[in-house]
Amino acid sequence: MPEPHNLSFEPRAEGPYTRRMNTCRLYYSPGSCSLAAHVVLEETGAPYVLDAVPVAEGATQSPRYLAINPKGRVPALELPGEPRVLTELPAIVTLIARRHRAVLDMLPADPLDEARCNEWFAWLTGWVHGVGFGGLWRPARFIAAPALHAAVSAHARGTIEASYATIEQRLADGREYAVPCGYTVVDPFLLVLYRWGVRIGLPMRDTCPAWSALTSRLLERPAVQRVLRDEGIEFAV
Ligand SMILES: N[C@@H](CCC(=O)N[C@@H](CS)C(=O)NCC(=O)O)C(=O)O
Repeated sequence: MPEPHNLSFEPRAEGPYTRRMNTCRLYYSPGSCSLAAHVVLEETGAPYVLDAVPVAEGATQSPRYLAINPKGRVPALELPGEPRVLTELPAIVTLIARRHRAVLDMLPADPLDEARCNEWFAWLTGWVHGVGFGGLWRPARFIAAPALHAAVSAHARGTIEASYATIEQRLADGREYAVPCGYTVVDPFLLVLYRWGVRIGLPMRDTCPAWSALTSRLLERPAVQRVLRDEGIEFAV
């Protein structure tokens, strides 16, 4: 069970955990895609430190955070002895799962199953998150003219809806998790995306029954419940 977390975004040099040289530090924003990395870390049972960088408060674009991660995004993982943070959700969860392989079976040993994880991640992060939700919530990333932002967002919503239909179709073949071999690093990100679907008003329970069942399974996991509690998120299917 991890130790108590530092939930505030305090200057690192003044944080209470700076002498904990063997723990890693996750920079996260509640309910964002970093929640998936948080879940995988929590599943390891190893101690770690949390640093909140709330996107809604603009903290990801603060000079202090940009000095830590010039991309201005969460998640970012600080590793003992490593001068630069590790960024990009798939890289982070893969490293965590690989390093904790002895206790955590979230990265399949079979090469095809591992490739299926990569297949999911490339599409979910690049297309569904980057293009879909990026276009919906951050249209200015795609076109400068404010007059066109509403059109970009509307189009991106269509991208999300089509992608969600694809996800549901993939999950509806009787599998219990994203990759049929079992619970993997991909599943916590599907949990995040499911919640975002609810947030933007998609009728997830009606249109995505298989994905809803997967989400219910994930919500039963003690590690997932602890993470939702720590991030202050209430969520039921
Ligand atoms: N490709 C990155 C995307 C990370 C990302 O876009 N994170 C969002 C939160 S879900 C963020 O930090 N946004 C902050 C901002 O746009 O200022 C990954 O997979 O880690």
